[in-house]
Amino acid sequence: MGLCRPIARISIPYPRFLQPIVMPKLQALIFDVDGTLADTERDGHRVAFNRAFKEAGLDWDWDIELYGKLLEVTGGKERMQFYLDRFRPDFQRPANLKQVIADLHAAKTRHYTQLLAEGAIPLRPGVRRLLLEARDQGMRLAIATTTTPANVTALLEHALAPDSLHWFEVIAAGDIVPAKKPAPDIYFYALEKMGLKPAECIAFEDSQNGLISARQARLETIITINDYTKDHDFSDALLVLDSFGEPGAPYQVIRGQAGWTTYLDLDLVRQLHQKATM
Ligand code: XBP
Ligand code: MG
Repeated sequence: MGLCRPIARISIPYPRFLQPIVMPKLQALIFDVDGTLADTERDGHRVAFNRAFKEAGLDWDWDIELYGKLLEVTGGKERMQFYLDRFRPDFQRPANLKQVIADLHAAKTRHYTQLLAEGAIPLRPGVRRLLLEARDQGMRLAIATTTTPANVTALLEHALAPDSLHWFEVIAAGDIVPAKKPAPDIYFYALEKMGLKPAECIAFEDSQNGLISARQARLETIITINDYTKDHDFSDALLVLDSFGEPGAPYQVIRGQAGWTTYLDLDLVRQLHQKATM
């Protein structure tokens, strides 16, 4: 017969300050497409819209400056509707306007993907390098964009590599969610598909709408500006750059801390993520 009764296990909670801090590890990079991977708007989407309008016999013509104003609204169909509402009160709207816009948009997608197939739009500096480095190091990759899926496929296949669609485990694009950026839905969708928490990812964007979308999904975000977005408010971003930069072509840091670095690599992305999630 045992003399000792088993001692009941009492679990005494550690004081909070002694509990181990588990820092979220960076698991995935989530990229916007238009303006971030490539400068697609001015010489790509805009040109394709104008070709579709001309083909349909419309007098709509979006010059570079007007297109900058139209970019306030994301999504090509939504943008056409915004153009009519804001700039063309004179336009006699047909009863089937929704269908007319959908048809114009399908024609625009045809013209846009054709432009990409001709090699009209290259990737922005540093994009290929960063993606290759991420792949080499087993970092998970995803896309979160408002553009049509066919446009993403065409850009990746023609500007990155024929098989590069498969580099990304999720392509969250276009009408896959009802509310486009600045709503966070497209990022929620990508996170859910990957089974990751926002703190385990970093988003890459080029516009205020994109930043609002990513931040509403609680993602830390790195911005690369372009001509259309250089005056946007990026005060909520982790880092704002004029491009990802290349070893021989340094970037300009517009806002945030990048130390002595001259281009964005995975080491710097990890450091920024760690600092932000501490
Ligand atoms: C991109 C867009 C898209 C494209 C056009 O925004 O706003 O609408 O301009 O694409 P983001 P579709 O970079 O924030 O995703 O015509 O296919 O909609
Ligand atoms: Mg963009």
